[in-house]
Amino acid sequence: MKASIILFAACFAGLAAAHGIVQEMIIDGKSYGGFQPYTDIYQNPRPQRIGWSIPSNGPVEDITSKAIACNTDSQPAPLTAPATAGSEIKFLWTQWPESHRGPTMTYLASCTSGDCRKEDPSTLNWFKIDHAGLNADGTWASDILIKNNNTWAVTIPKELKPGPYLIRHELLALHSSSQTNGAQFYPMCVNLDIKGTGMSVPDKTVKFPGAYKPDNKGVLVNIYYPPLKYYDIPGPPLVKLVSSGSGPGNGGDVYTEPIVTPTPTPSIPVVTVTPSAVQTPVEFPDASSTDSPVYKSPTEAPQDTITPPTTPTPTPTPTPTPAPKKPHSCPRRKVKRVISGELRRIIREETERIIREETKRIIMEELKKRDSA
Ligand SMILES: [Cu+2]
Repeated sequence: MKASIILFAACFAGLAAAHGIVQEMIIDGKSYGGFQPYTDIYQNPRPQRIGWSIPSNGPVEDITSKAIACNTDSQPAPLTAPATAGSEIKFLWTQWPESHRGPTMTYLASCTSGDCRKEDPSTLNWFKIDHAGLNADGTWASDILIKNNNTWAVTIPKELKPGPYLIRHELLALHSSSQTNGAQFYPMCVNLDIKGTGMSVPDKTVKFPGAYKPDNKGVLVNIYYPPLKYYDIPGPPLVKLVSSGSGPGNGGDVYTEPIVTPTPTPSIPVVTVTPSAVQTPVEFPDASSTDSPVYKSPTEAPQDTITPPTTPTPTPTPTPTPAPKKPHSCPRRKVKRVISGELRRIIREETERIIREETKRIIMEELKKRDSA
């Protein structure tokens, strides 16, 4: 028992240590370093970045807080990267743990003040230009990211009206998302100056916080059992760009749930953004389709499927079927049996905190040593 607890602790420590950040971006063929939470703030002079600050490699779990926009207490980046509409932006993450399965989402927001550094990301009008979740073969966007050297590429819509934009790229880890606020979001924002000849603006936008709700099907979800047939990627569908002349102006209407497919005005040319070439096509119904998705969240599923028995036989207690074995080094199932949900959460958070603080301490020491040398 003792040994197994140590094994579990080591397992969690491994997970925590393996969180990731975007360490590099390729924009218009040029490489930019990402904001480094464990070194940038200790350097003098401080490295100048295009990416807004992030406090750590840890996740945002309260999606109703401002932190969901560009990460916790995110500060504006001093630099801006020029980017051509229609070109690709590559986000190179540090090593991403296989256990942190989930989707990726990328958004843009026009900096209407003309200077993204002056914006409050939680007030901007965001629209989704790229997302990927569960593939037909059971792999996740995160698996594809890992396979591609921890890299995700998105394409800036060619027709987009040029100007200053914030791009918000994120991964979402679903390994603990069967508990409320257990989904782990890893958002980051970057200043862009988009060049081009496009004339289009988004038809609908969302706010952060606001775009995600703690009980969204893609946020409060058990990805282990029963096996998911369909995964509802959080947030709005991919943006539809409309000509800025006939559209409702910069920012467009606010996207609202539930998803009602609006009848598009025939006179407005509509451009649907196609997902970037890197990802494999998802063969599940589109989130905006009117057909209800096959998947139902665990809480609502039983009521719909159980038919009352005709003879008054006692209702059998459902025996928990063991989940299919996952090719993972951590004995997750065992963890679940041995340690209750709450305790597990505390251990995880404590381990992550200790590792973060320890890393900071080591770096501080190193820098002090360097200074005095
Ligand atoms: Cu993690």
